[in-house]
Amino acid sequence: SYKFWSTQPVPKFDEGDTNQPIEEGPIKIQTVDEIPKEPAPLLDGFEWATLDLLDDAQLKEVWELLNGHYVEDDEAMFRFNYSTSILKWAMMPPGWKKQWHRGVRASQSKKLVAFIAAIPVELRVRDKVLHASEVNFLCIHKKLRSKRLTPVLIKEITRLCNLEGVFQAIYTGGIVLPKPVSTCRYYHRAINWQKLYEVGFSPLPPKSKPQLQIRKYAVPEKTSIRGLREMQKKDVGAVQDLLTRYLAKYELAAEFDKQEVEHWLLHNKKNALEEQVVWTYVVEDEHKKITDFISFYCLESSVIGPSKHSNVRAAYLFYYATEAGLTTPVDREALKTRLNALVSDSLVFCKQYNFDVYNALSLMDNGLFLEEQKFGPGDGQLHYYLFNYRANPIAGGVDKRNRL
Ligand code: YNC
Ligand code: MG
Repeated sequence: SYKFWSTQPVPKFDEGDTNQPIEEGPIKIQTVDEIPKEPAPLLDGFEWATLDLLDDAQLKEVWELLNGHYVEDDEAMFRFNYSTSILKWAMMPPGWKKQWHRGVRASQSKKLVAFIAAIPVELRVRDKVLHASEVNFLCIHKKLRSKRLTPVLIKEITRLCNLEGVFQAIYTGGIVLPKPVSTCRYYHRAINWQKLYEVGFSPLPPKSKPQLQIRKYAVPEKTSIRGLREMQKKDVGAVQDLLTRYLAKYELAAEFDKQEVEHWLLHNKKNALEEQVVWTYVVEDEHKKITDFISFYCLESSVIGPSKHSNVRAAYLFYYATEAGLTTPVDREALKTRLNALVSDSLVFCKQYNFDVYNALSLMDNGLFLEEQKFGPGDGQLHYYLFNYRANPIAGGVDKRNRL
């Protein structure tokens, strides 16, 4: 019945079910001066807090809440364990705002019991670019669940976005809400099959043997593409240009400027204390032109039940682009060959950096390589939502042209 969501500026499930495309645009128009300057009151005994993630002690508090209470799989076997480095990377991109890192504390103990975050994003939906936010890291302490605190957190982050002149947002989730604009599936490529089997992530298929599975998922020692190397600071301009041209073919995508490309893709070696979060490799041809790049980031999961392993190290395929996809007309076979080579080489690096599994979604051009690179479909779905923006559905699935 969606008691809360039915009051929000999001499309209803039965909306736009005809074959006629709808006119895309905002659902509710407001101006900044209509927005309350103060937060709504919380339940007795709780208070609002802005978290300063530049302060290691407060960063640690957010990490602790998420480490114990954030997203788990359906069977409660694994829980995302974002490192403090990845939290800073994910929540502090260029233009980040401290007031968009919002928490709830118990008034007496000051313990952090709930959190929600937003970051700014220039979001293109087909031909319109929205000055939007991306909302993530919604988390409520397990002891405070089912008390309708979520609507309070969502209304508060909405108010804080609105106060900055931001009236649209994008967010994702495993649960179904009114109304997904697109839906993707997670795919997983075993790297350390033995460990994935031992923690209960990978089953042993009937009639197979562990040795056969291990052989199936063997990864080459060396990469194959000539000119492949780690991305450096001097590549930022070329990578931004290539990525922008590559993303132009999708119906829903972020638009990144050079600073954002540097933040999201370049590992900052100067900060030796930070663990590496993102790995990006470029291909430089004989004329010193950057023709391709591929990236992945690290996100560990804690193993919840008893096991000889405490965590699973997962690499998530992130952005990529290749000139092979930018010819007119697109040569699908050439693109497929090139993407398979890039993903296969990135897998070699994943193995070298000791990842147990490589995850990807059924978006972009991933349908051209998932099967060949031995990614298998998982149980998890990821729904994409737009807040206060009506849009025609964006086809998901791995074999269609138009994906996120
Ligand atoms: C969810 N994930 O349907 P109705 S993803 C949105 N996203 O409302 P209560 C959610 N809404 O159905 P609980 C939601 N999960 O009555 C539940 N809801 O209309 C809705 N898990 O609230 C739900 N993190 O507080 C219902 O539920 C209402 O105590 C019920 O808490 C839920 O970050 C939750 O999975 C998820 O920490 C906080 O279970 C809790 O069960 C938890 O009684 C583990 O809430 C961690 C977890 C979610 C990860 C994520 C994206 C969040 C997007 C939020 C929407 C943003 C909209 C845009 C705002 C900015 C606008 C601008 C500009
Ligand atoms: Mg609650």
